Amino acid sequence: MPAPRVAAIHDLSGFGRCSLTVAIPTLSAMGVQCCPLPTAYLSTHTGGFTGNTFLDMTDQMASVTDHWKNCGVVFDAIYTGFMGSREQMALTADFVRTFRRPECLAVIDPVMGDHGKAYRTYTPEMCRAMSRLAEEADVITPNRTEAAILLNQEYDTLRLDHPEECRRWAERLSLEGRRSVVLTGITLPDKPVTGAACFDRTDGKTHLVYAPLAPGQFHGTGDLFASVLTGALVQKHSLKDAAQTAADFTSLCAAHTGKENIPAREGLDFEPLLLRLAGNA
Ligand code: PXL
Repeated sequence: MPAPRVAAIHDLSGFGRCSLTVAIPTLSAMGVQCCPLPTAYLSTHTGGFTGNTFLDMTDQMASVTDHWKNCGVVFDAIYTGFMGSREQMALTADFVRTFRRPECLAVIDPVMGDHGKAYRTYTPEMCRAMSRLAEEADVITPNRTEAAILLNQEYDTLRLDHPEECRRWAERLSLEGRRSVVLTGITLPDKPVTGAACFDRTDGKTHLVYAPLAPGQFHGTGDLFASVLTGALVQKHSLKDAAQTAADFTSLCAAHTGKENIPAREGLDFEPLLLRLAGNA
């Protein structure tokens, strides 16, 4: 069997482990070919660093789309994340429409913010454009902050510490069952766990998955989770099993990173653990 192929549309941030520097090694370790379409090159990501460089690559996006189309390339999934502008989101939506086939899964991580706040480069117009891009998705992977933005709901009203609430929010995010939802960052009131509520549009059910909650919050955690999820989905795992694999591996990496005393902005120290993913192929 040839490796499944994923087009990954994210920025490339040289230092700070997120977006493509997480997606490429993670998908490779899972036996999946990752074809990057970088939206921008940054010296570092924008969380916890200031003064980062930013080389906008928006003007490449349509030409890359056309070239890949002309070469007859087909994808098993399109996986998108952090965007630098509204224009990039529109071009990404064009990309999805160009390469969509029944066998190709559009996994859209609606990256917009964390801990109740939009990232500093995200304007309200960009957040609205991300909502529109997410309408193209077969699967979305919002965290609590992004779910609140997508639902136009106050962050504090979106409580994710009770199973029934989590189910309700995941279902509300599904656009009446048209897309699957993996809502991350769910917890339980009486146990140190974190996980995801997975509304699966194929059976209309919502499954909850949990893994041990490791102390500390590291940059790029959502990117690692969504990359593992995408890799497992193109290996034909069910949504629930893919989310469990992603939750387990992210939890393992967070526990290891916490022990190594690595600054949060450097991201998860996932490389020493990466080969453990190979068994999931
Ligand atoms: O992890 C999300 C992310 C990706 N890429 C860039 C970012 C962020 C979050 O801050 O700044 C450039």
